[in-house]
Amino acid sequence: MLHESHLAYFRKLLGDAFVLTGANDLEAYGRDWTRIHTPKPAAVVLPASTADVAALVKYCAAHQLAIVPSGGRTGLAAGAVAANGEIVLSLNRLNQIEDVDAVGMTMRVQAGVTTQQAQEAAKEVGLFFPLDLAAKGSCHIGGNIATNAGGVKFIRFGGMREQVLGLEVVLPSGEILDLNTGLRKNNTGYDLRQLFIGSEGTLGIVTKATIRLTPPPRNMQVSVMAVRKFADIPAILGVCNRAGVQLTAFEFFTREAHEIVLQHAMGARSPFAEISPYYVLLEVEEGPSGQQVMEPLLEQIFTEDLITDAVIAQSSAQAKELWGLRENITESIAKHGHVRKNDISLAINQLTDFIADLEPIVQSAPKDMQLVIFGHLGDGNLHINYVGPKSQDFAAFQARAREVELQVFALLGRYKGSISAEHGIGLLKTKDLHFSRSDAEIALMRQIKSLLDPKGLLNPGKIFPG
Ligand code: FAD
Ligand code: 2HG
Ligand code: ZN
Repeated sequence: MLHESHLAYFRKLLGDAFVLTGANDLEAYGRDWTRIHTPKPAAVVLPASTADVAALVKYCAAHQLAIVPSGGRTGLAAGAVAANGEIVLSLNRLNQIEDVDAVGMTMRVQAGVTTQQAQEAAKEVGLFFPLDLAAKGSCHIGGNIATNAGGVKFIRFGGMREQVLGLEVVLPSGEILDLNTGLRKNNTGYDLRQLFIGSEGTLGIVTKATIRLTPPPRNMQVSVMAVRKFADIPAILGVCNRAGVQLTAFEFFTREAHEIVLQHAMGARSPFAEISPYYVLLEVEEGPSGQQVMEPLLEQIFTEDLITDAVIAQSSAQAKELWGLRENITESIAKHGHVRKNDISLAINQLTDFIADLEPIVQSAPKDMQLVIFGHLGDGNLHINYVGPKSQDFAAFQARAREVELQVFALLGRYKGSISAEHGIGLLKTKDLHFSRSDAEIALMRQIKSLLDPKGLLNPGKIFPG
């Protein structure tokens, strides 16, 4: 329970301006991109340094105050939601890029640096930071690490885990760990850094990271293809793989997703005269020589009768426009109706059977509920959005979508798929963890949690079923 004396300590440490208790601030900082739980934090604190974070965490541990670490609040699993009187600890002010090493190709950043800021700083020295997602303007590197974000370039560069060389973490005790200091090679016992990546703020607060940069991909070509049946999409991926091209993205979306984007995203237009059941967005790197790769690839895909139409971007503006058809799906759906989201993954060679088995579930879903499917197909990652009319009562919609979702998860369990490929468990999927993790795994995860956070004060209620 928060007392005036606690607020007085926070104000003394951070200054009055950086301890927020107004209703609007509590609401804004108490929620993420999900809008399912009612935000109810006790206060928001905005430290400016690792030392501030450590002091706050120590104080909260001594006074039994629960903390929710908070990044850009673009999360889609309610991991940053504070609905039970917690203190929201926002990393917004830890927003400095501390060092860019263009030779070693690394960058040291504070946790509150946005993904886009990191991308731009890499570009300034002629390098590339490969994590890329539509929320990049708002999400933080710290949030990307805590969620082990995937994004649209995973197929080539991997997710956030692959980009983290070093990590500074404040433990629930307030102790500061400096893990791996940015080394590329280091085999000295357990790699503790990996434990914190994807731990959704339940094991420690990330305050700094050394991230990996790469040489920039050259001459990216973007194409969108119209596809008549789902089974042809993995077949297209197979053609790309056999052709030995350097894929930087292999994304797909359905007709329903496409139509929603055309309806809601400003300036969006379809590159094709006719609407198709499925679309694939393909990005390849043609390399420094600029040798044409995309055209012969598409010819091969046409020859194998896997697509009905295709367009290749002729300029960077057109490439951006084509990417918009994929990247604007989430925002467009949010405008279109009530939403419940799944973020699942399967082995790529099982996707077609899974989609066929999903069909009866789609058909038996309530008539006013659409299942809009899209995602990072090249990674076996499907996003299923259950979308209903905004005129419906929100809670009633969620309950009905949950019934359908449980059927989807049961099916997914049969395929040994994951109920979260990239967004995490947060508060939203705690009851569903068992679909993807065994009892033994969950028990071990709980032991790790209580070893690091014996009082259960760091992001309580997240990941584990209550
Ligand atoms: P928050 O939402 O603020 O927090 C997420 C979790 O991390 C919470 O559990 C929080 O407690 C914890 N956390 C935050 N900062 C820290 C820290 N410094 N230390 C410890 N814990 C911390 N995700 C993908 O993986 N791929 C996508 O392609 C993708 N696209 C998206 C597109 C849109 C339009 C939107 C809205 C979201 C998308 N997301 C995607 C989800 C989201 O952007 C990512 O999960 C992102 O990594 C969250 O970062 P954040 O800073 O906003 O974190
Ligand atoms: C994406 O790939 C994000 O665009 C969001 O992971 C997915 O809105 C979603 O379900
Ligand atoms: Zn995604």
